[in-house]
Amino acid sequence: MRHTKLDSFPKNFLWGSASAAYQVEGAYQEDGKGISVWDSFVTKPDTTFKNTNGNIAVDHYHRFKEDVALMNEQGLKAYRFSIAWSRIFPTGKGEINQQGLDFYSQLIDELLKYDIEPIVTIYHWDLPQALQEEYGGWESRTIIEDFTNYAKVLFDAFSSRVKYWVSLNEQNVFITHGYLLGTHPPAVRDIKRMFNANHIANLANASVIKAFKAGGYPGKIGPSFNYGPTYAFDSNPLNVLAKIDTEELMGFFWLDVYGIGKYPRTVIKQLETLQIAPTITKADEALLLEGLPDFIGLNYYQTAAVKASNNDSFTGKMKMNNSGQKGSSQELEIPRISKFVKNPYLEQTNWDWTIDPIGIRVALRTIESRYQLPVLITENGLGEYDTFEDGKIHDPYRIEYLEKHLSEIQEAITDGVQVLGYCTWSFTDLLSWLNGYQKRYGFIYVDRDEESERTLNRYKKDSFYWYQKVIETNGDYLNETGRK
Ligand code: BGP
Repeated sequence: MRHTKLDSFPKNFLWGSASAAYQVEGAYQEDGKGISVWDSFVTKPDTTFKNTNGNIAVDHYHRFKEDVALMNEQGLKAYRFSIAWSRIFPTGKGEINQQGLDFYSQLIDELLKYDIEPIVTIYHWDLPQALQEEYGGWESRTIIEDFTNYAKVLFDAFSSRVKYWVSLNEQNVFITHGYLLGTHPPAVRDIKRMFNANHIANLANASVIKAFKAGGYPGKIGPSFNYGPTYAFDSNPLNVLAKIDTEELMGFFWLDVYGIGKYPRTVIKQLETLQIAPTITKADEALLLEGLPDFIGLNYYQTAAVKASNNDSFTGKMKMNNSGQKGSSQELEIPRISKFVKNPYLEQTNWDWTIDPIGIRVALRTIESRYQLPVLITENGLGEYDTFEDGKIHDPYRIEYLEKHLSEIQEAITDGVQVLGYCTWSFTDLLSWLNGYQKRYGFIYVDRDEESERTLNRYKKDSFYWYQKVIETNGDYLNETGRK
């Protein structure tokens, strides 16, 4: 619908920005930290772009005060960061590493000093390596208890200061990359094992949310999900059906479990026919219903378009563009279900990610109509090359991207969606898991690249000042500039 007048952003809207421990901290072996599956995965050649790793990353561990001061200068109201499990429990369980807790305690205090709301992600993919070795990480139900204990330690230590918790970050991404595509640790390629690990992750997620509620901790908790709606390529009914199948398999298969505590029946039925369904007990079903979240965390980057697939088997491998060479990716085809195609109405980035601001409104509306839950946008942003010239970084493309997405969010708020806040990805430039350091997302340029850490100095990009104005005016600045 087209509104004649837009609602303002809510008072207390969380204007934020986000990061994840492995991508910013560095100090991967300091102060008692244990090794994570990512620390170990990146030591194998050719797993990441130019063999980059997060050993030093952008050195946030040592420079967090400088980074938080910059957040304050920008006027951020919220900062989403993740806690590295292996800093708190170097081997995933057992004795607490106090120095690990101290680091995050100082970070939280530093944020609160400037009235910046901490949004804490409990798990952003960096599983302690010891748990992977001991029982196969997410493939064993033992992880449910270990993950819950770890989360409870965080709730006990920080819940008087932290009001927003993200349980799992992008379960769909770490599970499909880790167990189907083999491109994230533990680099397995086995669809049955993937569905099993995914079910266990669902139970762990529900168990942590249940523990949060049972413990009577103040605040709100929910998972963050990488949700890009799928469109039918056109009105051919076969393509419309392909869209429904794809959204159920790649979106609602996770979102329904979070939002209503149940898997979509149609997907489970097909997995059973193929004999790749996970084992779901009655107790599992009960736990999923007990672990419903307070909000859905939305990580939104792009949408997809599909046609029906006429192939009976895989015709080739999907190829991701991790090099930044435009056009080098190859679209996925799911046999007998759907074939991903380029959307002729939309542009793509240099990493072949489709740019679709209206897609975020579609995502928000879908979540609202299916689950009636508030949404915290926990990631949205543009990864691009930036050019550093005489201490200046002009990034009008990033401003345009964020401006258009925020305008659509305002439309969705006017539609009636409850949006708690918006975190851009990311605050500083950081390590992109598979794409090295050249794919930059930040408001703050960090002087480093794949070859060298250089100075690691921080520089404000043009987008830093733009977002500063947006926050200062609680979004009104968008209406002056964004709706030409
Ligand atoms: C999300 C992750 C983030 C971040 C972002 C950008 O999937 O939660 O950690 O990396 O995507 O992705 P990329 O780094 O691949 O460009």
